[in-house]
Amino acid sequence: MVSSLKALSKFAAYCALLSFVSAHQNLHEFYVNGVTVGYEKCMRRPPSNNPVTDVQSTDIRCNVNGLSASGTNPVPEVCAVNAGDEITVIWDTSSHPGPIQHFLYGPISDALTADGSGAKWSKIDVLNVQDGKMANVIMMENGGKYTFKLPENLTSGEYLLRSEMLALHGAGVIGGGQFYIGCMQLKITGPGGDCSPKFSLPGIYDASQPEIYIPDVYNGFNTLTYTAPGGPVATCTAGSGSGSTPASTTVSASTTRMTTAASSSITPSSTTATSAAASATSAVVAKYGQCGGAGFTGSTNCASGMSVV
Ligand SMILES: [Cu+2]
Repeated sequence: MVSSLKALSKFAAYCALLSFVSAHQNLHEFYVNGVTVGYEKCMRRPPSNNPVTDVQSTDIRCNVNGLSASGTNPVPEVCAVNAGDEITVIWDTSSHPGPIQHFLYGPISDALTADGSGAKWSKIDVLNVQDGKMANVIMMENGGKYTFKLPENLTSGEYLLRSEMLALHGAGVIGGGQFYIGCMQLKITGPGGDCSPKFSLPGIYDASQPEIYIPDVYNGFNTLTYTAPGGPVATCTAGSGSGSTPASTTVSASTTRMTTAASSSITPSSTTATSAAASATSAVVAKYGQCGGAGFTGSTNCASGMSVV
């Protein structure tokens, strides 16, 4: 009871700051196994740091103008990572109370053009409360950083990695929950596998569900027992990735990106001979390869540890 009240008073204190602190937030950078990919690299960038509040809008996928990499601030880069890698996202620090969670969309053939449609999303990570602090507070104390791991059991291919911070300070009214969203564009090399359940966005959120609409948010809401919307974290199992397999994706089909000279290829464990594309193994881009690519006019000076494909 005491800790609950304490949390509530903290919650109120944070909210009181909102009147004079600009606390909107954006995702700006991510690290892979402790190495940055570079500022605002390999991610879709919205036109502002405003939240998405309509959970039935396609903006809920990858923020405003986020249905491809060529939105408001085009970023034609895909970063190569491995299944099981440690990802650290860096958000603007925010006093908005709420959780952070991560979702994977894929595998898909092209992370630059994928619009996030269809039931290919899985929740892979969530942090609600730890040691009596909501996720945003933990991140404030850590410079906006938050670290989690990609699933070990993933089929090779391209993916969108969606980072979501839900701010609850306005959740006392329907439509007042604020979704801050950033989508990263990844090419994941993995041993095979698939995550379940999968769902569509929009599709899993309802504006009136108790994790988003909290009538007592300033009058009894217990942050310590809060859980983010979207259900539990997916289970990702090895082997047969039903449905899409990398056999149907051909990275080389794109002329807008650079591939390295890596000659290794992937044999999807779940591919059957019935797929006409099964022989078209995806070119694997060396993890520590080059940055940039045709059509990419930005800096090609990427940090070691990452490649842009
Ligand atoms: Cu804000």
